[in-house]
Amino acid sequence: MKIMVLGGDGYLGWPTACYLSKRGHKILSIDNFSKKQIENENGVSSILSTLTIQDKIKKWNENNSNKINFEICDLLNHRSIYSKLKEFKPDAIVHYAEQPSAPYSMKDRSSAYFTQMNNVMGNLNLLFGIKKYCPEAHLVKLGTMGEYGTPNIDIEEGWLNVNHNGRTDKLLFPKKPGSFYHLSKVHDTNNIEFACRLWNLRCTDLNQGVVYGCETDELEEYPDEMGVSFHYDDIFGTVINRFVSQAVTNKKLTVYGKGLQKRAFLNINDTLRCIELSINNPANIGEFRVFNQYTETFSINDLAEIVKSSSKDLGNEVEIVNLENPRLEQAEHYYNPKNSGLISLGLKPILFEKILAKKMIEKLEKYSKEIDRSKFLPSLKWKN
Ligand code: USQ
Repeated sequence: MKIMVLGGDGYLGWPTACYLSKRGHKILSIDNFSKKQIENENGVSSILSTLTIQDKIKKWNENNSNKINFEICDLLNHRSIYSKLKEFKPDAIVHYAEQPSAPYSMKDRSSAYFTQMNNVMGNLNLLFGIKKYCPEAHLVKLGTMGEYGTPNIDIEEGWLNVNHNGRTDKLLFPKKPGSFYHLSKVHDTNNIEFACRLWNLRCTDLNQGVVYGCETDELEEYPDEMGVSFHYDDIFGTVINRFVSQAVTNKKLTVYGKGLQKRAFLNINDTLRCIELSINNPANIGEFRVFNQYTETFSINDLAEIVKSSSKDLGNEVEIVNLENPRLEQAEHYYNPKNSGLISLGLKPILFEKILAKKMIEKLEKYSKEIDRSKFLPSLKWKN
């Protein structure tokens, strides 16, 4: 297939391009480096994957017969994305090209504005471009489990059958997101569902949980400088990646609040497999299909305990510290999201357990001197 990967320089975009290229697909990867700009503005960077995307792709193409193409393109520039869609005529489009940090979106007015403008308007330009140049292309859009928040009812996969005053309908599942970033994904969901109804576009919206991991099978054989990017800071570092980084440096795991909040998680290799399963089993014309893309749920305390005891097995004592929660989240809550869609397509979940935690710890130990401990404490608060 001809597949466009939007956000091809990111934590998930780069490994996705490699994964799909390895399986024989023709890949056009695009990015506008907006994440790099936020990194520079906030003085944070990835410790792995330090080469430029151009150099990573050059090295990849030297070693693989199926080449990846890369072009700079900003979804906010509709002419730019239109021309790519017109020339490449993709069969599938994997859309990661959004500002991905919840804490960044809560920093101040301009960060919230940038997050929603960039994500919602970029996605809207994309929808108009698909309608105009490749209406049969399958849009595989990355949404997030955080769109649902933590409601006191079971979380279905995107839709809810409602019986109200004796009448029934199938409606989008009600959303209760917890940041301006998560809200931007809710707005995307509404726009895409409308575009599917209006123009008969086809989309799979993947409501993804928190991703963790520092390597993928395709990139393992390459040096870390061209591997998966890895953030441990409070802006782009996700919680498991941060805990492992903390375990190999200052030995204090920063649990926010009481640590009883529960979230959905998946390994980065499972993200790639879910993308592939979605592409190989496309949504029908006019269908807005939603999968909850995660494999396990944990409380933050559960995660901290796994990292702590894995470190202990490796001869390292680490401490769990409870910080005042910088976010607005329910401290204790019911959490029962469904995830049968991707499992029924054949996903075999990778589980986060000690063996995997230890592998991450061993890899990151090599970088302990390069990890800046001052980036561990939460600098951005929800109620500024
Ligand atoms: N947390 C801590 N300690 C830390 C960092 C986080 O206890 O040092 C807690 C947070 O309070 C939160 C949970 O861990 O309850 C998850 O936080 P996170 O920073 O790992 O993830 P989040 O901000 O929700 O966002 C990340 C990605 C985002 C993606 C989302 C999936 O940055 O792009 O959409 O995970 S989800 O959370 O399912 O919406």
